Amino acid sequence: MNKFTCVGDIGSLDMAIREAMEIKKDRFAFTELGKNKTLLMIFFNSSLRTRLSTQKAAMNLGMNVMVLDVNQGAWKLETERGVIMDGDKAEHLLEAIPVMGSYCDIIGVRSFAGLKNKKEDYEEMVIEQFIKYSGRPVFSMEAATRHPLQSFADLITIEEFKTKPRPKVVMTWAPHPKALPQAVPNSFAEWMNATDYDFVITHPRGYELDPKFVGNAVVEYDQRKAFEGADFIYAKNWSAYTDPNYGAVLSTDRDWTVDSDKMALTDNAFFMHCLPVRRNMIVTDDVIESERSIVIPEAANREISAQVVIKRLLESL
Ligand code: AN0
Ligand code: CP
Repeated sequence: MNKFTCVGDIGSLDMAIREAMEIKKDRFAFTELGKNKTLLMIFFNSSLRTRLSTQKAAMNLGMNVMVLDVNQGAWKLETERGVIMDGDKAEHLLEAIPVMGSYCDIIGVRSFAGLKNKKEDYEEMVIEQFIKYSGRPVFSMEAATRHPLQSFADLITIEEFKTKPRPKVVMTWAPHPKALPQAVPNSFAEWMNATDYDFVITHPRGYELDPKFVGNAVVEYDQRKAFEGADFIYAKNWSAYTDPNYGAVLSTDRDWTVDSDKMALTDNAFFMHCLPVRRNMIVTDDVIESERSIVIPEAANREISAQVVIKRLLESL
């Protein structure tokens, strides 16, 4: 594996899950693999989990780690080619990328969607330029349209907690005051569609996702109906994808908040969210604090998904 941006890069999910479980049993079995190798993590956006779990995973593999917050202390980067650079951006990505590549062996990139230009976001301009010009294996730490380290950790978590071979997994939109990317729901859908689970998506009208990611999932506009018999509730907010509302917040209707009445419609489902989560917007205090909430083990599995990915990238060097 020499890049990791989507589910297709990981190959067999069964093998990936098996490798994850082995790593979980002994995180330090491969400390020689990363010796004298350097991971550079580049953040264009904030992070708590991705930053810590990915760094920890690399350290488990014996690597050295460098972290760059592009918007704090680095030169402001121009990302578009052909721009006359007479504004506030001192450096172009096209020089910065190969320079960064020269100091490391593997690069992780976080670069969210701008939510202004759908075409630009869905072309994944930033991470694709890293792949093209860095000369290094590159992995996504959430790019414009996908968050595969999160989805992989979500899959590992469902595998650990499921009590039937083919669980019903429901991804529900929930309200949030600010416009968020579609990366997490796109990516979760992409990974769920690669399993044989019963996968349902529920959201208000107007929040339809790119059909490429929805795939064969059932879309149910009635949230309560969608929750019936669910084994896992995966909550997430996203902004509108469809034109002319791309990137807009169409509703902050707290009728869509996940609460205990709705959870009572499920088959005693587990509650999942990638975090960070806004309480009493996305989910009520009692649901996220309940014993069926698995948001903490889900976040803990980010270390494991990152370690499988970085291990495979190291093996490709
Ligand atoms: C981001 C998002 O929705 O993509 C990161 C989630 C992992 N969330 C926020 O910006 C709140
Ligand atoms: N879930 C997730 O990626 O969290 P951070 O944004 O804190 O990294």
